[in-house]
Amino acid sequence: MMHIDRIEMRHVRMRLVSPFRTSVGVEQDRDCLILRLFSEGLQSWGECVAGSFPGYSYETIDTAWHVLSEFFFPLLLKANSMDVPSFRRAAQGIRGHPLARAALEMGLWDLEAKRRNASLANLLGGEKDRVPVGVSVGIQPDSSTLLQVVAEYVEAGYRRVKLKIEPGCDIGAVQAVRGEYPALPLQVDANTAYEIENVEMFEAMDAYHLLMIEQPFAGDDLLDHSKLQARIETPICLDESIRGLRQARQALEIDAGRILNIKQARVGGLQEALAIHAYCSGRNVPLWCGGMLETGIGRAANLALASLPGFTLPGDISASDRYYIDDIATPRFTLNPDSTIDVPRGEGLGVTVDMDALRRFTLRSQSYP
Ligand code: OSB
Ligand code: MG
Repeated sequence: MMHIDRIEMRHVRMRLVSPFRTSVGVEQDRDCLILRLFSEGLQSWGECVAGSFPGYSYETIDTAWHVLSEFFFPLLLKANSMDVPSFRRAAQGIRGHPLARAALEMGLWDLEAKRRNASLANLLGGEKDRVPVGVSVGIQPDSSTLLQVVAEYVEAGYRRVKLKIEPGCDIGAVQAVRGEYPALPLQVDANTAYEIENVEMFEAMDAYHLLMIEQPFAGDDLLDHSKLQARIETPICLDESIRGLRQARQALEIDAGRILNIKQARVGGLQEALAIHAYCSGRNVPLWCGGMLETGIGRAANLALASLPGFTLPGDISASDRYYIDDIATPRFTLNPDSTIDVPRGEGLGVTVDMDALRRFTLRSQSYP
């Protein structure tokens, strides 16, 4: 347990190497919040993946800034000592805002690991020293552009490709990529863009040997996912639907999906991610670690989480150069020839924040107190 002396929060904006388009919208500049905790001579970091637009989640940079500064930070700053369990207990009374709370929890995990001179992966119970990864490909203007983009990623060494889809840009995209790569591990992600009325399109997709179909329907629509799963062979993977262990358990009980994408942010923090991991590992439910275009800070946390034994499928954790020309943390993550990325071994998150780069990307900064 440690006393939190001060917290620094920054709104950071970083230009992506290429615009990222999903069924929800397009991102060229990626905004996030970076937290720095100061505690008894140590410093730790957290990343909040809420963006500038409430597309993936209702949370935005500004809602996260508000609930963190007004409600979550005071819990930490007024306590004599803090750690992850005491933060979770204290924050129980605050409803929702998982992305904001997860960022603060990340900072506490980094701090705890540094206090114990351990890596975050070690502290979480990670076993792998490198994790299999793939790449998430945004919606492209046409099939030939898509094939060109996929070819570049395959040449770079990615051995699992995820295509973003939306109505009107789905089966054609899959057909094009499958035609060129008959054996490539391939999956799609709809980010909730469909309705149960679209079941025939998914039945047609069944013929293309996809690893999975991610989140076809609304996040709160487990029932229709289970109706669809009964009609197709391809496993459904849930992302937006899984907000914690309860949704994971209920989704699996009604066969609304057979694979889970775990994002520590979406489930409100690494501790809840561990709980889902424990539940699914005992039931042989395949897991993989999702991504939110994180900077090197959030990516380090994802790699630590993905090093747990239950994360058996390749994660959306690509190399740093797939996202940013300049990152705020070093070392940059690079893809190994076997389509894996090394899990950081240094203390805590295992990355060093480049303060000059961080300042260059900062739009707004505030210290508490
Ligand atoms: O649905 O998995 C998603 C990025 C932003 C929001 C939602 C999603 C994504 C991705 C990108 O697919 C994954 C990555 O970080 O590479
Ligand atoms: Mg997704």
